Amino acid sequence: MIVRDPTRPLRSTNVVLALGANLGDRRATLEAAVDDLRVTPGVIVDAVSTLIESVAVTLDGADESAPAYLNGVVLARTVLGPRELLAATSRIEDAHGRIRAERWGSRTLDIDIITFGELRQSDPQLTLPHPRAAERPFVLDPWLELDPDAVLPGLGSVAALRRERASDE
Ligand code: PH2
Ligand code: MG
Ligand code: MG
Repeated sequence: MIVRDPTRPLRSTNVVLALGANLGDRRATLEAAVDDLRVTPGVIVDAVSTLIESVAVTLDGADESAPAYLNGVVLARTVLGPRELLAATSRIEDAHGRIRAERWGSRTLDIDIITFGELRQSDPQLTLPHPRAAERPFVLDPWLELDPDAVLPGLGSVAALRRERASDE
């Protein structure tokens, strides 16, 4: 039998989560979701960004007529695997009334895994890093607030990505 030395911490992975909401009491939902993450076994929340307002991006582009989003980023550590973390974030979304209707449709809560350590995978259930993170100021800006030296695995400096993005805005 293998007995884990209880004095040795389990290896944990640094993760970046992006939260968004554009229906209901957005701030209350996002704050409750962060509380839910804090009490998720195997997850330690290290930092929570300011929540920022952003125009809804839909499949047809920015939509000023759709309810605006409140977005934020959470830095955390986890001993869960990527799929287990995805299951945990999906449960939190469900607990806050998330209905999976149209793609990029309005929602009470969205929690996306942006990075999972250095992991790069194209699993259709969970592509890592998040395939659209680099194009989304509402992800990059709160992330940079918490970590100015942030790096998107495979794509490089988040600050540099943000500058590229700014030049075509
Ligand atoms: N999330 C989406 C689609 N569009 N737009 C904004 N502003 N913020 C989001 O978090 C967002 C979005 C799908 O996850
Ligand atoms: Mg999303
Ligand atoms: Mg999502």
